Amino acid sequence: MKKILVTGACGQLGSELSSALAEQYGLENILISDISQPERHLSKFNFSRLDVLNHQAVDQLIREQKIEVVYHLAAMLSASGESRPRNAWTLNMDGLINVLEASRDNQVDRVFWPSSIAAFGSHTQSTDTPQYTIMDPETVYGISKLSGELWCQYFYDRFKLDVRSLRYPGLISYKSPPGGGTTDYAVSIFHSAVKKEVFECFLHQDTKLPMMYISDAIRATIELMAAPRENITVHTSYNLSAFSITPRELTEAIQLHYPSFSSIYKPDFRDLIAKTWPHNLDDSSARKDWNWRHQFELPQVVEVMIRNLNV
Ligand code: AKB
Repeated sequence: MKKILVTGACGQLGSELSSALAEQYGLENILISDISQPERHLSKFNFSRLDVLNHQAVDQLIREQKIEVVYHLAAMLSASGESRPRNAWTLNMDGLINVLEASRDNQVDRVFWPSSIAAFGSHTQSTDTPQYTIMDPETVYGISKLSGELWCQYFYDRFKLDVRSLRYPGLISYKSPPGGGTTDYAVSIFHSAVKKEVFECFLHQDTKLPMMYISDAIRATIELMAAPRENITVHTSYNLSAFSITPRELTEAIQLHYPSFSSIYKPDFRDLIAKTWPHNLDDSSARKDWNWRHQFELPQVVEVMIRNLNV
């Protein structure tokens, strides 16, 4: 069994991915790390506090723990990144390069790194966004994702490091609180709904974004990482798609469960960010190369979110 390191394990994706990896590969084979202490639900894991900006610490952890697979998730998201652009750039870029170098130098087998729909921009074709197209991101987060994709490809081409990546859409989940993303309205809205509050949405009611339920995102990640090396043809990052929604459509879907629920719309800078991102993506490369299929459509996501937040 391979020894797996997850960085940024306390975040929305990290906490659920760590649990899924533990189920699949055994708890004893997973080492989780983060800059902050893990919450109680992650206390069963072996944990090592790690600042991914400390090159030596990253290298030492990978070497001493004999890590063979790394899921490098530590990053700052789009909305938070805009309030601290320089910090976001440093964390997202230097953190990635530290992990890539330490993985190369310690013969790590495989690295996963998340990219995002944020790597696209306002000149990108916004419907059925192709795998290869114009990319002109306008947030520092998006710039770091596009640059990170190219670094991943560079390490693959130059050093034969097996780095794999997905361009995640907005992820909807109930286990962790929203973490500074533009798509996070689609998580917060459920918290308001179950508390019987009116939801104040920071996006315009008709701003359409691609979304995905967390279980699909986790399965995609694990399936991509398990695919035979020769099947992987995209060494920047794969487009990944499930369904697309506007805040108004999501409100209406929730109203099927809570008829008196309502949202009011106060678009702010996050709406401007969202408007530069695709409405939906062509993920045929992922479907062809490693057989990607999403399972959760909007009605199931609404059902599962409400059921779990209501306990
Ligand atoms: C964000 O909104 O910043 C993230 C993303 C789309 O990468 N959820």
